[in-house]
Amino acid sequence: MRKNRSRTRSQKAYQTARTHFPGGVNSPVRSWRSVGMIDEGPFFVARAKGAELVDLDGRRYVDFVGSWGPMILGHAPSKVVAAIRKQAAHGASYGAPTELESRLAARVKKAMPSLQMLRFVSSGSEAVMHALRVARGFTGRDKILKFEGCYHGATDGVLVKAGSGAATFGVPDSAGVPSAIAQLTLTVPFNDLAAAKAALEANAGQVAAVVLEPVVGNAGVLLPEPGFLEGLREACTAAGTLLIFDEVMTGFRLAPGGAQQRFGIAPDLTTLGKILGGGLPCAAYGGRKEIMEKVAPLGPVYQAGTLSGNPLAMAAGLATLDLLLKPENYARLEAIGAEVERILREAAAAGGWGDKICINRAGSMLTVFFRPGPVRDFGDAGASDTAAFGKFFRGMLERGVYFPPSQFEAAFASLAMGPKELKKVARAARGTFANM
Ligand code: KE4
Repeated sequence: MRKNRSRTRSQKAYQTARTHFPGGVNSPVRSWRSVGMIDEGPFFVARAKGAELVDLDGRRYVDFVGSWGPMILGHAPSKVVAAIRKQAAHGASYGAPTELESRLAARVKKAMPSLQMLRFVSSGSEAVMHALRVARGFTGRDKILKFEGCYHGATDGVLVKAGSGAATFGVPDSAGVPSAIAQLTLTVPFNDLAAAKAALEANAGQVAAVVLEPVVGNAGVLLPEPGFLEGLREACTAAGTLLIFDEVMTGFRLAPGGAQQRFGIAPDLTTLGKILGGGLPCAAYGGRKEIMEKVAPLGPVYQAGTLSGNPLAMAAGLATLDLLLKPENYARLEAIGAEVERILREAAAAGGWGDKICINRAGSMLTVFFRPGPVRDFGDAGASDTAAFGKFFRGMLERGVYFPPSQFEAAFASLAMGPKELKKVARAARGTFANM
């Protein structure tokens, strides 16, 4: 194990940040509160390149957070940096159309043909918020159905039994959301097709959309069981309810065409983000043309955004997708994901944890649940030993591997992870499980 270098510079930065921001962070999961580091606080990042993140105290980490998904190529790929630099010299944002938007839209549509028409926005939360409004405007219905543990961003209608940070801090139903709004959001367990169908029947003619993460990342990784997604597709069609795939995390991650390509399902609307902008603020929602033509200025559903489609994010997204969307990259992402899973299973078994964990993985996104499997839904995930997960997180961190600081998040492998990085992960995992 490395000498225990001081973390004074990060801790000093944390004290300062706490005078500015709630919890010293600009997004709750970055606070590392849920992994027992409330006093010590999180590291503050100095720089990153490829698979490596370096903190203010010079400690280096193999990065399995990757900005929570966007950095699938690794950090600062030279062609993406060059594209951002080039565009920056011509202006960051005009609030007027550019051809860059159409070029990126064409890449998205080629990868995901179900998006016949789309709209760029600046965050995944925005994308989901607007997609739900369009679904309500198109169907004339008010209710939505989501799944427990799925996280669709921090907007009122979906902060109901939500995952990710909401689950991490035990506030799946956030304060400040009026009950009148929360009541319009129905929830059932993920993978429970019968419960979803029953909810649609019990609210016949009232449900505008079913929205889900087709592979959940925000409860930790949950995989759709055979027939679940297909069953939802059929049930939504029969009920006149729109099926919305929230692919903010899975889009361009699980396949060039995301989960909808991997599972062969065409949703009515899709939301995208994260990888789409290559680390810059860029997201999108889109789908069937007849639905999207409801959006202003064409139709009556209003949606707008100052920085929507801004040229800097478009340039970063184009460069990212141009590098990423090659079949060989997805074979490599699958191989890297499988190798990381093998490494973790082997280390856990050697450390006496083999039958105390369950690893769920889809391609290059995975979660180590600290409970025996199977983990099929949020109820299963929620029964994990989060104290043990905290020990795992800290043990890996001390050995130079940065996993997501919550049991209810996905870890992401990147194409920048090679034999050197995987050797470091194997050494860290063996040391961690042996000392838990
Ligand atoms: P943003 O508003 O954070 O860009 O996207 C919200 C969102 C929507 N849908 C899905 C499936 C998502 O995973 C997210 C955001 N994911 C979290 C990580 N689990 C973002 C990290 C954070 O909250 O800081």
